[in-house]
Amino acid sequence: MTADSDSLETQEWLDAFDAICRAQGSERATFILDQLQEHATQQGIQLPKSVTTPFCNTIPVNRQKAMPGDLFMERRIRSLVRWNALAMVMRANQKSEGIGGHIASFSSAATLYDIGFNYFFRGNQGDHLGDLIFFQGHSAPGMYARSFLEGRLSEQQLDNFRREVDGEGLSSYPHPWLMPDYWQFPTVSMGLGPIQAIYQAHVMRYLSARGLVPREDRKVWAFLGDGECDEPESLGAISLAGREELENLVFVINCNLQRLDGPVRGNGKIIQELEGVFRGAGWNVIKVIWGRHWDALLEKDTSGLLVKRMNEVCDGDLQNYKYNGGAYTREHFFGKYPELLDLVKDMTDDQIMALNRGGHDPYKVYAAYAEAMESKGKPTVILAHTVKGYGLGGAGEAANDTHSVKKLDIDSLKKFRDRFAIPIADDQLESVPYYRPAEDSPEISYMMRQRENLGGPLPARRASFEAMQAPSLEAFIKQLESSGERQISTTMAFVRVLSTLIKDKNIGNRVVPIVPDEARTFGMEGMFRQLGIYSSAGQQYVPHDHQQIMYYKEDKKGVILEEGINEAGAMSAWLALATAYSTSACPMIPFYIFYSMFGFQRIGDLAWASGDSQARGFLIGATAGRTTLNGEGLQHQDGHSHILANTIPNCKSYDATYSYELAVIVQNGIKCMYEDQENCFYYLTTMNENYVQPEMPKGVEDGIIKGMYQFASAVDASAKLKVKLMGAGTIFNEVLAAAEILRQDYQVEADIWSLTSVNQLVREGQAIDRWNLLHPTDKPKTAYITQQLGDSADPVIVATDYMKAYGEQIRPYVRQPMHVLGTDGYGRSDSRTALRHFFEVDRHFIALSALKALSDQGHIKASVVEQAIKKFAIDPEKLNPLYQ
Ligand SMILES: Cc1ncc(C[n+]2csc(CCOP(=O)(O)OP(=O)(O)O)c2C)c(N)n1
Ligand SMILES: [Mg+2]
Repeated sequence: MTADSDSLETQEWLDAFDAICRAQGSERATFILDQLQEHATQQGIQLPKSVTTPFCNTIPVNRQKAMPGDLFMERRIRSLVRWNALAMVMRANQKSEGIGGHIASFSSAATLYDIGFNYFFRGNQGDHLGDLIFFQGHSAPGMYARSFLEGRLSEQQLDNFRREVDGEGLSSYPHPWLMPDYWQFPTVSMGLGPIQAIYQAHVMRYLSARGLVPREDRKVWAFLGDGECDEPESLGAISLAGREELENLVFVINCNLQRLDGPVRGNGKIIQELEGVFRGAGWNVIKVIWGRHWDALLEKDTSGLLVKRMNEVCDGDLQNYKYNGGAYTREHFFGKYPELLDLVKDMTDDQIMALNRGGHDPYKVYAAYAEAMESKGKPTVILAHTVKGYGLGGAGEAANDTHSVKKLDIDSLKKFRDRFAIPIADDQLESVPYYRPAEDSPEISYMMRQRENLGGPLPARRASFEAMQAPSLEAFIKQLESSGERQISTTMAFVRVLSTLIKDKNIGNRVVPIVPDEARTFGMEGMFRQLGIYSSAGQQYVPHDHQQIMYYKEDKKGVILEEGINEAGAMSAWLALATAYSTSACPMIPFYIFYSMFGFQRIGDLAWASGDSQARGFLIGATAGRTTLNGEGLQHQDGHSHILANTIPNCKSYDATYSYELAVIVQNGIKCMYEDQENCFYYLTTMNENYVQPEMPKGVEDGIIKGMYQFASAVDASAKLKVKLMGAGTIFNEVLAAAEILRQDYQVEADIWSLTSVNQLVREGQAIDRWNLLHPTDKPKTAYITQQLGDSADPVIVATDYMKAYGEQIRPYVRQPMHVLGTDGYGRSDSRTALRHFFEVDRHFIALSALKALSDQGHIKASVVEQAIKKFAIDPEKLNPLYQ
């Protein structure tokens, strides 16, 4: 800032401005400023650009909505919550050292939650569907403690915090998978809560625009840490929220200025930084920096020096003041300017220490939430200034290592008890007993009444939903037939399956295609016009291609979610729809179609959170396969997504070859998830290689679902030389070609299986193994794979477009000699033929593997194999693709 060269003139301007504010209000004042700004720009004057305001509360005292409840009662309740949260973590660690838990995060956030519980968070009793609340993962002990006071959780359950294996334990963090009636959203992986919340709010609007779920006044609340804001996922989607005017979204960022290791921005100001970022993204920003005890000081400070000092200090200083206390703060904060020292000369050090931060002041927090409720056309972020480890005193308040504090020594515990007036005697303190006043005590009655008025206790998750009827397989008759002469890819076949589903009168309107700017790649552009692309703004321009049949149609009631080049966003939209059965009592069937390489590998942690969330829906890894997506090269060719998909326990994955396989899998998937209400979701790969799609053979449906079925049998079953060939996806066509070579050139006959899901087969095999292990005297059961392959010793060759590790998984269930072909190594751009030779999964390598296996068995001579290598033009010294 430049120096003030004429302070009298400056004062005149300020007085004039104040007069406008007083006489005509803030709207007129803003107008005048806008006019001045425009005028200055026209004069060519460069104006300083700022998206931040001074380090002060956004809501001035005179605009602060008054909190209607009983401040003192609420403080008592909050103290009880604080105590029980602390007791739970301490007792868990007394019983079992190292079991963990956190105290400091919730300590800093207790008021932020309390105000929400007492006045704002709506439960889902009655007609109201309830607000969606993302609780910060490390604050879970605080939520359990409140539920304990409400009588929802017992002492025993609290004692089983982090002991989930036996009995009714409480999960370490919010996990709907583990506590399906309680936690709604997994949040503890930093960044996933905020991005999920944004897309929940977005999808809430989408569902209401389509007339599926009434919009009402539901809100999505997301509580997150200031350190967490460093995650790209936390801030990466905030512009969507601004652009889409998600007024149903409230972020509460607990700015305790610390993360795990130390300060978030020791040398800067995280609140100011976040203010700029969010305001720039079109959010309504409410800073709650200073508590009400500062108000009197600020009013007294007519020189503006106090605000200047507030602006000057960095977060490291602010943390240091709280750590060192009142005397230190007097000397180092106020002491910089004699006028400020003078301002606090009548205050004791304790009073200075008690100058509270905004996030610990119920009045300030209430006013901020109340204003957020009224925000129109903008999401709101509340930046609440707090103290990490609040109330822990010397045991960790504002200390760099407070995040990991799990217990207080007896002295600190006494101080904590006294500070929060918990009626527990000294001689009982050692065991840190829980404390819960009687059912009819004023405290419990008050907190119960507040929740009753707001629709019941929270957190709570709706676990059940009304089943939907899946279409029968006959509905997909076109996809079960042969494509005749026409060659089509499975990606195209999938689009047809999707079109059939969308026409279904029962569930068609629940189907939502989601794409991250790749619909044309998958041949889905026909759907733009047919279904429309959801846009809350409709289409305010004439699309240049409007005269074409398949023009780019944006629509307020559009069905397709086109989320732009944003896999994390599209996945979050999918997750919001995939959990709509729970969050909005409206089961949806989302299909997220993406480049398979940019699927699990890119958004793996969101997929993991989806499993935890009990998502229902389909993920489609399109243009999949290491050698099938020719030309695109190393970064595009996926040879491992099925291995990644298999890491998620409730994700079923399939690598289909044919249109009818896809139809059977999708039909069965809908039946499993929505009719039988199985808790799972699906990952399917589809490819862009065109070939003729055959008609479905009779009776293969069950095998398709289980993971393998016999597609063809040896023409001459009594042939001397026989092998069993298995293949998946497009490589199955290579298997068929290899069988031809073997029969014609080597008189080797083959039984052939289509391997629709190695992962599903192996899960079944492992379950059988386990059963046999635990039931040694019972008749052993046999895995489905083993049954299919029978007793003959004919060697088995497995070939897929995925890493060998994928196919190798079935080895324990194969009694025959077995050889696996797969695509290990980095991809590269070339033709499919060249790639399949390079990765050694083409027909020649399959045939060669079969011959070698027969030679190993002594059925043919090694020289025949050697000749085959020559005949197939394979260089025996060819480099291993794994290392190239
Ligand atoms: C993706 C991810 N990385 C790291 C962690 C480990 N972790 C847990 S809490 C935490 C610090 C959180 O700081 P902040 O967001 O400021 O929350 P606070 O506890 O201060 O409220 C870290 C690094 C995690 N949970 N998730
Ligand atoms: Mg923090």
